[in-house]
Amino acid sequence: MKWAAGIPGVTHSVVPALTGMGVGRTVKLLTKMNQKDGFDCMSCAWPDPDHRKVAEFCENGAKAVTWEATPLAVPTQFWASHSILQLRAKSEYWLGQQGRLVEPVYKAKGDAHYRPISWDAAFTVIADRLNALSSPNEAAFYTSGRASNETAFVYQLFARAFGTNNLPDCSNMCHESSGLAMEEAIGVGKATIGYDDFEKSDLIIVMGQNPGTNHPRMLTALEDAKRAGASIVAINPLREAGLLRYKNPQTVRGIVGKGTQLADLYLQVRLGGDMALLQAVSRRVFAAEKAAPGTVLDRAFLDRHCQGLDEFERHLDDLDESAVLEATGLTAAEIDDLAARYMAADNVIITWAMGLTQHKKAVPTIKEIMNLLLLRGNIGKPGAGAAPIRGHSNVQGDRTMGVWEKMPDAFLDALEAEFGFSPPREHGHDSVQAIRAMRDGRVKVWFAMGGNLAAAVSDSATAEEAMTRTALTVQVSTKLNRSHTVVGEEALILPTLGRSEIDRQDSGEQFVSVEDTVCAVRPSRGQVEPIAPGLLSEVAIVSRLAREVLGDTIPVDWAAFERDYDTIREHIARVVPGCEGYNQRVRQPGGFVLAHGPRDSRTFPTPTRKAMITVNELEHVECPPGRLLLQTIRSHDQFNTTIYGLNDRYRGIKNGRAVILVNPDDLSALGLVDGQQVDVFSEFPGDADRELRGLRAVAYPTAPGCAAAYFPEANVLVPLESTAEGSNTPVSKSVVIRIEPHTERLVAG
Ligand SMILES: Nc1nc2c(c(=O)[nH]1)N[C@H]1C(S)=C(S)[C@@H](COP(=O)(O)OP(=O)(O)OC[C@H]3O[C@@H](n4cnc5c(=O)[nH]c(N)nc54)[C@H](O)[C@@H]3O)O[C@H]1N2
Ligand SMILES: Nc1nc2c(c(=O)[nH]1)N[C@H]1C(S)=C(S)[C@@H](COP(=O)(O)OP(=O)(O)OC[C@H]3O[C@@H](n4cnc5c(=O)[nH]c(N)nc54)[C@H](O)[C@@H]3O)O[C@H]1N2
Ligand SMILES: [Mo]
Repeated sequence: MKWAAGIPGVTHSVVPALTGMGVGRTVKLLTKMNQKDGFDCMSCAWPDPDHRKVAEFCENGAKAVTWEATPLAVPTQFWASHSILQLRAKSEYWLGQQGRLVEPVYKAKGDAHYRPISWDAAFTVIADRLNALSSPNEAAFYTSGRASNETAFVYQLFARAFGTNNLPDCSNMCHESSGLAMEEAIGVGKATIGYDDFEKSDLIIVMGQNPGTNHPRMLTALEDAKRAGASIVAINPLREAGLLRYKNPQTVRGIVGKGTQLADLYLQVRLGGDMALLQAVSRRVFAAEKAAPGTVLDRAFLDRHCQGLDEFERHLDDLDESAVLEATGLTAAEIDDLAARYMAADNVIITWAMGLTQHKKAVPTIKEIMNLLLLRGNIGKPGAGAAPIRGHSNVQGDRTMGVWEKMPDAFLDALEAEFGFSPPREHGHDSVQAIRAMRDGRVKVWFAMGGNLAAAVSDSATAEEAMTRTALTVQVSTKLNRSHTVVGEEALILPTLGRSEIDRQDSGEQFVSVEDTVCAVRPSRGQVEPIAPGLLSEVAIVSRLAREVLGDTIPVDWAAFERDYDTIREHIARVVPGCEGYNQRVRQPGGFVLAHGPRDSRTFPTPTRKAMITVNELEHVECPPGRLLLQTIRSHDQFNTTIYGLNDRYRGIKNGRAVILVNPDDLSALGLVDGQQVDVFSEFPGDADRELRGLRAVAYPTAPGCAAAYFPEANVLVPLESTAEGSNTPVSKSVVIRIEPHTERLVAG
C-alpha cells in the first residue's frame, strides 16, 4: 500500500471504537478528543487542537481511546482462576484483551496468585516495605509518559521527599538522546517550532520517523505545508507508506482524490547512516560558500549567535566521502540533491524520532542536525527549526515537572524553597541502570506509574529476571501487561482512572494538564463515567501513599493535592520554570505555550550563551560479512507494548507479528526465500548470542544490509549493555544479527 489514511483509515478507526465501547460512549469520546473543552488524546504527542475539525482524531488515536474506554472489566474471579505463571504464558495481546483493571490485587510471599486487597491494606504493605529499606535508594519510581503534569509533579515530589532521585522514565528509552544533544547545542532540549511553522516552511526533512503510523496528525501538517509550496524529503531505510502518499480523511478532496504525494525526495539510508549523511551535507554547504562567498552561510546569525564554526569546517575538510557512501548506502548524486535542496530553501524544518535516537551514536547524530540547521540560521525564525517529535502524549510534560533521575540543582533548590525539605542531590537510576540495579539486588522495591518496563526495555530475559529478584513490585495500571507477570516476592497492581474518565474528588470534578511536542500546555478533562466506582486517580494514589509512607515528617499537605488539583498547580507555578500563573494560564482557551529562548528570541541558555556548533567524530556500525543490522519498529496496530491487532496495514503485513523484513537481495544471498521460517541471533561482543526463533522472513524493500522486526517481541535481541553514548538509551535500531533457517531447539538429554 502506497498511501495512508483515506477511507480505510476512518473505517478502521470507527469500527473498533463501535465494537469496543458501545455507540454512546464512542460518539461522546471521539467528538471530545483533542477539542478545547475535551480530553487530550492519550496516543502520541501531536494533538494540535488549534487546527481542529469536528472529528479531530486519527485512526490510531481512536484505537487508543477504544482500548482504554472498553466497557470490559477484569472480573474478581479472574485472579483465582489464573495463576501468575499462567498469565506469564499469555501474549501481550491476550493480556490487553482482558479488560480494565478495577480492584487492587496483591500477591503475598510464596503465593502463586494475585488476590483482591483493600486500598488501605495495599498502602500499608507499600509503606511498610519502603520504610524498612536500609536506604531510600533501594526503591525506584518509574513513570511512563501518559501521566499528567499533576501526577508527575506530585509523584516526583513524593520520591524526593522519600529520599531518592531514582526516577527512571520511558523517555530514557525514547528521546533522551534528543534532549541531551539539543541541550548541548542550543540550551533547550525541546522542539524549536510551533505547528504553524509547517505552513511557513520551504523544506521539511523527516528523518527516522514514521508519522503515518505514529504521529498520523502530522501528515495533515505535511499536506498543508506541501500545498503552501514546501518540499518534503524523507530519510528512512524503509519506504513508509505515510511518507509517500497521503489521503486526508477529513477533507472531501482527500477521500475522493488520489491523495497528496508527500515526499519529493526519498533517501533510503542505511541504518545508522544519518551522521555521515548530515556531515556530508554540511560539507557541501561549506563548499558552496567557498565557491560563492557570502551567499550560502547565514553569516549574520553565525557571528552573533554561534560558536565553533571554524573548527567544524576544518573537521569536515577531512571527511572521507567514500566512508560516507558506505555508511549511508546512498549515491553521491542523492547526497548532492539533498544538499542542493537544503541550500535552496530559506526556511528548513528537520523532524525526527526513534530512527535517530536509538543508535549508539544518536547524540552526536542529533548534534549534526543542529549543526546543519545553524549554518543557515534555521533556528528561531518562522518556518524553520529542529523538531524531535515526542512519543507518549505527556512524556515532555513529565520531564518539565521533574520526572528525571538527574534534574538540575536549580529545580531541586526550588523544591526545597517551596516545601521546606532537602531533596537528595545524588543522581538516580535511569531505566537501564534500574534494571541492572534490580538484577544486582541494589533496588528492592519497584514502583511503576504506568508503562510496561519489562517488555519495553532492552534484553527482555534479563529485565524479567531482574524484576523477579525484587522484594516488592507495585504497578499503577489501567490494563494488564507483561510486567504484571514478572513479580517480586510480593507484588501489587493498583488500578487507576484513564484519561478519558471523569475524575471526581471532594472539591468537585478535576481536570489535569499536559504538554505536547511543541511545548503547548493545555487542560484535559475526562468525559465518561469511570469503568468502576472504586478506582482512584493517579494523584489520589500518590497522595494517599505519601501520607502513609511519610506521615507528617515532611511539611507537605498531600491531602489537599487529592482534594483539589488547583493546589498542585499553585506549587507548579512556583517551582517549575515557565509555569508562573499556571492555574490561570492553563485555563485560557487553548492553554498556553511554554517560553523557549532559542525559538522565541534566539537566546541560547548554554554555558557560553551561544549556540554551539560541535565537532563529532564519524563512526558507523560495523556489520561483519553475512550479518545484517536489525531495527525494531512499531506496526500500525500497536501502541508501544500494547498490541491492538496483528496487522501492519501500511506495510502490507497481515495476520501475525512474528516476521522479519529483509531486503530481497540479502535474503537470496543468505540462501533464504520469502516466507521461510527463520531463527534470528543477535551478536554482541563479550556476550552469548541472544535468539528469537520461528520468524517468517519477508522479502521487503528496506535498505541493503538492513532488517526490521517488531518491538516489543524483538527486545529479546537487544543487549542490555548496548546503549547510546551519553544518553544510555538502548540501541534498538541497529542490532547486529545472523539469520538461519529455522530449526527446532535441541532439548538436552
Ligand atoms: N500508533 C502509535 N503511535 C505512537 C506509538 C505507537 O506505538 N503506536 N508510539 C509513540 C512513541 S512512545 C514514540 S517514541 C513514537 C515513535 O515514532 P517512530 O519513531 O516513528 O516509531 P518507530 O516505529 O520506532 O519508527 C522508527 C522509524 O525510523 C526509521 N529508522 C530506523 N532506523 C533508522 C536510521 O538509522 N536512520 C533513519 N533515517 N531512519 C531510521 C524506521 O524505518 C521507522 O520508519 O510514536 C508514538 N506514537
Ligand atoms: N526494541 C525497542 N524497544 C523500545 C522501543 C523501540 O522502538 N524498540 N521504543 C521505546 C520507547 S520510544 C518507549 S516510549 C518505551 C515505552 O515504554 P512504556 O511507556 O513503559 O510502555 P507502554 O507500552 O507505553 O506502557 C503501556 C502500559 O501503560 C499502562 N497505562 C496505559 N494508560 C495508562 C494510564 O493512563 N495510567 C497508568 N497508570 N497506566 C496506564 C497500561 O497498563 C499499559 O499496559 O518503549 C521503548 N522500548
Ligand atoms: Mo517513546
